[in-house]
Amino acid sequence: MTVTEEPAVTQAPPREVGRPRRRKEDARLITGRTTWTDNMVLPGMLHLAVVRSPVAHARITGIDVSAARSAPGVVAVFTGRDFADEQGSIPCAWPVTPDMVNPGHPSIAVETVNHVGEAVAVIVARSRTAAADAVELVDVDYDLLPVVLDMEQALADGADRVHDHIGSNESYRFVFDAGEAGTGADTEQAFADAEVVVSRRFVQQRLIPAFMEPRAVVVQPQGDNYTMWSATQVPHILRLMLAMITGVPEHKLRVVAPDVGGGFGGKLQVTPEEVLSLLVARRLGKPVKWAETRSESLMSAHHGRDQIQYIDIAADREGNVKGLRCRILADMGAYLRLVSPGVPVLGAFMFAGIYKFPAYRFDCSGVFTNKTPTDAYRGAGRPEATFAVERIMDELAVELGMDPLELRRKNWIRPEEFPFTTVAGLEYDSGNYDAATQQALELIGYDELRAEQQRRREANDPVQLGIGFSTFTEMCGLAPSRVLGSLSYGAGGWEHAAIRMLPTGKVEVVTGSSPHGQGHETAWSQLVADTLGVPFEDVEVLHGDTSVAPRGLDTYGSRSLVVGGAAVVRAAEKVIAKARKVAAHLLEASEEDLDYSGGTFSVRGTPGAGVSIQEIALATFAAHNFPEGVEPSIDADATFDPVNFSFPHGTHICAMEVDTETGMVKIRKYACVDDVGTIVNPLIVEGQVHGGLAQGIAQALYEEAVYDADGNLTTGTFVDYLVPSAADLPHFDTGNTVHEAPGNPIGAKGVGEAGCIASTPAVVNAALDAVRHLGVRDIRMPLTPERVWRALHDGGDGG
Ligand code: MCN
Repeated sequence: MTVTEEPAVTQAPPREVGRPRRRKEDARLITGRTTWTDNMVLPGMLHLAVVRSPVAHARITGIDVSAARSAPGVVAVFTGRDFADEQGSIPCAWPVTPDMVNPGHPSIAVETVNHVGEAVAVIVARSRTAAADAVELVDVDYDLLPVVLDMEQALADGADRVHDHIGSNESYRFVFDAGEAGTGADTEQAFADAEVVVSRRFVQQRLIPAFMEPRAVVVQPQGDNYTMWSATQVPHILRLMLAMITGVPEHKLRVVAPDVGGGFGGKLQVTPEEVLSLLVARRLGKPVKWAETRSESLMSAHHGRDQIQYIDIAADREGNVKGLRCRILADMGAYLRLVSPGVPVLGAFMFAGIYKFPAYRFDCSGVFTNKTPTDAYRGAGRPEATFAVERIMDELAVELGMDPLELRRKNWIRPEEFPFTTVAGLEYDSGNYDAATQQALELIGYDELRAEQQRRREANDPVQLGIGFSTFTEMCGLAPSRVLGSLSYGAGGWEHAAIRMLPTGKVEVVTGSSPHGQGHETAWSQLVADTLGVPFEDVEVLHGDTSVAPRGLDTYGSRSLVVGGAAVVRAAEKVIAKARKVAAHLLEASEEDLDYSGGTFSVRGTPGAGVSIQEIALATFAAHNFPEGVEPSIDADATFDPVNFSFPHGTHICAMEVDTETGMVKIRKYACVDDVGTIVNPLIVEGQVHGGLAQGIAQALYEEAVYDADGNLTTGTFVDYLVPSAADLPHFDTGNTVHEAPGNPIGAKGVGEAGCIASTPAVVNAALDAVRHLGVRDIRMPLTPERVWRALHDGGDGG
């Protein structure tokens, strides 16, 4: 190591943050030259197949597994009774009220089945095909019980019950009343005094996350140690919960999430199949693999949304909003999963959107039905809230005869009012709703579209044009621990990072975030390259393995950059602080006299004297010329727990053609301007917005999980459950405004869910704007041609 005569770096390298870097991880993800869980083959590995209930609600009166047990290749067959003493219950649903009722959730049914697709037996065989074939040989006797499917009926007096051992079909009732909380006026009084009240019932249909890679698990026992590979979003939470459920000590259990092909919240879960795989591997002492088929995935991985929303808005005749009242029924399905109850509760604080409601009441019941459990799906609670407020604002505008944008402008928070404490008690951090809206109007060519709409109306054109808005915000960056903990009795929200400078000056970054398509390796490398001043290519990001990254709270809730990325920046700052001590020693200067820029320490006022952090890393390894009292390693850990959420916002505008003769709808133009604070990687951000838009538009137009009267999922394949492809979607005109988030060192706000949260109401508002003058009041999602046609010709919402 030499102390250079000339400064090692005279100029800072190009700034990485803000640069549209192509993603480091794409080559392996796109070519598939990587480890997906289902690619793994271990010596002696056995294969599991799950026998699933074909009925929605029944008592199991007998299971005959003899034929399956003697089938070729079958090693063992287990039923719920075989694991009755050790499977515990999946106890991990985070409670949202002190008296929330959790009926318990066996990973494999013992006495009753409560939804179609619930596990009743598990086959263990030498090959996947042998296991699948033996599934057909298991004979289960079911004593059918009444099926509960409709939430409103489920809550009625005398209703049949999903779980006999609990008193009703209501798991919890969560009420937030701004008047009682002291964050707003008395809601009932606000409604009593209001000049105008508009009430609507909206249905948030049930959706299926439909990630690209179906779920898969491999478990390898080694003595009393276990390694589980799982296509999960949450390796850290999974390890903790598996330890609690099965009694395998946490330190004997390693969980690895290798590359994961998408999750969208659907893999934010501790699944019965993960528990079962561990139980079977423990029982047999052999490695096992379970990998689901697409049909199993659609039927048994958790679903999302599924709310009935009764929304009342109060206002005066000039269009000043006075109050908002929400009564929500949220379908939990048959059991509570990890965050099933928390999903609607997250939404509870977002129903007021970007508007200055003086009074607000939210009242939600979590309801059991004999359907697949629900849980997080991209946006988790916030799309539902945004839909309700953005739809009811349009309905109020119609009632008042006002322009929908003028009504919004009149009521939204003004830039100079930030930070703004909302009626729900949240402190919105920063933003400018006017600026985003102005840019979006220009992007879409608003005036021309309105003129065309007028022409089509006057000409009674069979194809009508509508324009719909969604001026939204969302709370993301799930943390802060204190707030989350107060909402869900025990959930935390910090994130951890560690940085190690290797002797050759390369940098290893360990993150507790667990990407499954979001490009963290690239974005984290950009953050570290900028903060440390090292080349982007010299940074390697390690994640998704509890042995490599022992601490973390994983990826969901658009939290990774603003919590996990912030932890990375903090760790990098600590690395610099430590390297500074070594630099001062090597340069024979005091720490205070050192400047750090472009990866090099230089002595202020002494041109020519400098040492790079990479040289310091090597000096640390050799450790013969090292300051007293400093440990010979340039590494650091950091945990970041912000004091607030971050609040991205934006304006989404959809221009929609509706063919009044066929009911076909077509998005003509879609423009959105999102404010996600500092943008680390514009290419990734645009990709995230596009992906979110695809899913939000899909909710509006295409996707719905439908059950028949017996509780069978009738949309159990991709023929019936319509996930749009790129060809079904329009071109997106996207833009950004930037208002930094004050709550993290990057100034960023999350983007992973924004497109999905914002777009659904913009699309539905656009369709209604096209046909409202023809007498249509509402159209139920998804806006299939049949529904649109019925709404036009039969009245009602076409549902
Ligand atoms: N980013 C950025 N600048 C910002 C904000 C974000 O460059 N101001 C970058 C981040 O560095 C990161 C990506 O955008 O690479 C997403 O960041 P963030 O908003 O923090 O979201 P998370 O990484 O926490 O991802 C979770 C989010 C959620 S909740 C769902 S659901 C979702 C989503 O991400 N599921 C996805 N995007 C997905 N993308 C893919 N491909 N697959 C999924 O399953």
